[in-house]
Amino acid sequence: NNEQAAARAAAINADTGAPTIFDKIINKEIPSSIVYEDEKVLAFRDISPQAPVHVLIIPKFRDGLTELGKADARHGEILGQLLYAAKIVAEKEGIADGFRVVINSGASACQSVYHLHMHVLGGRQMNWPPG
Ligand code: IU
Repeated sequence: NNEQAAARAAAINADTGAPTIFDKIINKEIPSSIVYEDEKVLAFRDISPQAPVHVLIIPKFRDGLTELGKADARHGEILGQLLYAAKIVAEKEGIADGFRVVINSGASACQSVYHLHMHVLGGRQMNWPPG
């Protein structure tokens, strides 16, 4: 039933605080298609794109930001930088006239990697409501 499925998803997608594959992407230990990078943030193409443009933007220093739901007042600046980077990425990708920004926070939102990341999606008509 639904409750059992949710419990399974939560167990699989729990925030353990362990390092994630995104650390390896930041450190260039595994390759990624980088779209934008500065001192604080890294933007790279999602390996499983859900739209013609699908870029992930992450803080280079996770600093406890495994998920948006764990954000603290000290994270205000990096959260703003991530959002501004979304606009830079949208411009670079030619979708500044229409794009979507998504953050899945926690298992019930289907977060699967516990290093805060912002999805930037575009290049096609987006639908509402999201699934
Ligand atoms: P989510 O919001 O936690 O569900 O999104 C995680 C995303 O990370 C998802 O879209 C994956 O396709 C993507 N991803 C990736 O781009 N590279 C990887 O090595 C892994 C996941 I693991």
